[in-house]
Amino acid sequence: MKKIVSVILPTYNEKLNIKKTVAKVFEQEESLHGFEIHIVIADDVRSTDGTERVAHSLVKKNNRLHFIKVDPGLGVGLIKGHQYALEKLHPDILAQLDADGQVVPDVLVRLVQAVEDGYDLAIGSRFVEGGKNQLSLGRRIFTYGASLFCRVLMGPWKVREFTNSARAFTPKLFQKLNLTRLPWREPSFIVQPAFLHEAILAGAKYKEVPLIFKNRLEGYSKNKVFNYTYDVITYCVDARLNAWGLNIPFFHLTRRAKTVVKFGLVGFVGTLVDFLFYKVFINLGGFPPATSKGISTEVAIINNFILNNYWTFRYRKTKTNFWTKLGIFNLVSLGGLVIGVLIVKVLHLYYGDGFVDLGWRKIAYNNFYFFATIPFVMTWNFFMNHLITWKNQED
Ligand SMILES: Nc1nc2c(ncn2[C@@H]2O[C@H](COP(=O)(O)OP(=O)(O)O)[C@@H](O)[C@H]2O)c(=O)[nH]1
Ligand SMILES: [Mg+2]
Repeated sequence: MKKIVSVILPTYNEKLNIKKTVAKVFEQEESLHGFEIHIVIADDVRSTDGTERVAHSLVKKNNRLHFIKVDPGLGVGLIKGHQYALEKLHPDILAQLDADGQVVPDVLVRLVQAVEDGYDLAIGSRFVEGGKNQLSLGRRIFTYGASLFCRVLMGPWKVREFTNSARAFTPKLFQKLNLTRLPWREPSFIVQPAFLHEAILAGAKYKEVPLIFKNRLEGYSKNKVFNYTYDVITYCVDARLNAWGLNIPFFHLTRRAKTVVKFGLVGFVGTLVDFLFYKVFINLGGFPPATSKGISTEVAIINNFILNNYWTFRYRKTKTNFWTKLGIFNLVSLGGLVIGVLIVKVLHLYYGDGFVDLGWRKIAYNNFYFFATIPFVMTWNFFMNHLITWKNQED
């Protein structure tokens, strides 16, 4: 008797891709000796393009193709798909791939082989030898950055790629996962790194295999990169705190205070932008420091405004237009600037120009004055923008 590998293909408006992907996945059977492939299409209830119709016509012709309708979210599609497979198909290996034709499907052969070799989890990876990432530059930077962030903060460092779905694992591992903790119902793609993290916590022996990831030919990406970034950052911080024994439910808390956290992240990025341009104007532009600071602050203000407008407060219904909001934002930021200057002035008058001697280096007091302003300026900026710039004005 042949062994069974079940392959979950999550779909959300993939009418133009599903037929080809299904055919290509079944083709892999030629290289999977002793295995029979079953496919489960897990289609999002929000698919409105007729994915379901195409899938049904394919299911009729092939009794190894299965179809389920699932609640919104990639995580729901994957987890519900595996649960369906376990219950109905009794597979020896569980696998999952994208349904949009971006993943070159021969990765399935390498994934299954790794599990056959005794690994509990095989991870498709663009960053191991033989792997390729052929996305646009912006997306490549995101993929690399997100995985680097996961490696550094959450670990393990040995894993190169955390953010794609091409994986295979044993039913035993799946049953060991803590699904109450795994945020698989979140709308973002956080299930990708979180699943890997949970698998490792469950003691999985894992291996990365090369994956080639192409650009999309048909349809559109459902990956909301900003929201994904937010979830990756907060999830990894949570994982790090937990690894240190600090059981703070950071990921859940930050979901409640999402607007504040996003505003804080924008502020953080803005500070980096401010500093970067400050140095660029001085070193490359030849401007004096004060002039550079003036320009770099305005660049940071515009940067923060755009990120806040299209991300932090995106959901707010306002009646003011873009330019009015930009004007108000500048005025509010000016208020923050005055507060910052006053705090530095008062601290300077009180403590003067000393140093903290760490033995190996001296840190000037003025560094501490700068950092002391951040919580106050941020609080001012947040509340003024929350109450004025992006005030909800629904009637
Ligand atoms: N069921 C379900 N599938 C999804 C959802 N979001 C994405 N997918 C599927 O997951 C795969 C990867 O999504 P895609 O939008 O291509 O993300 P990208 O490759 O990161 O740009 C595709 O097959 C999508 O159709 C979702 O919310 N629900
Ligand atoms: Mg895709």
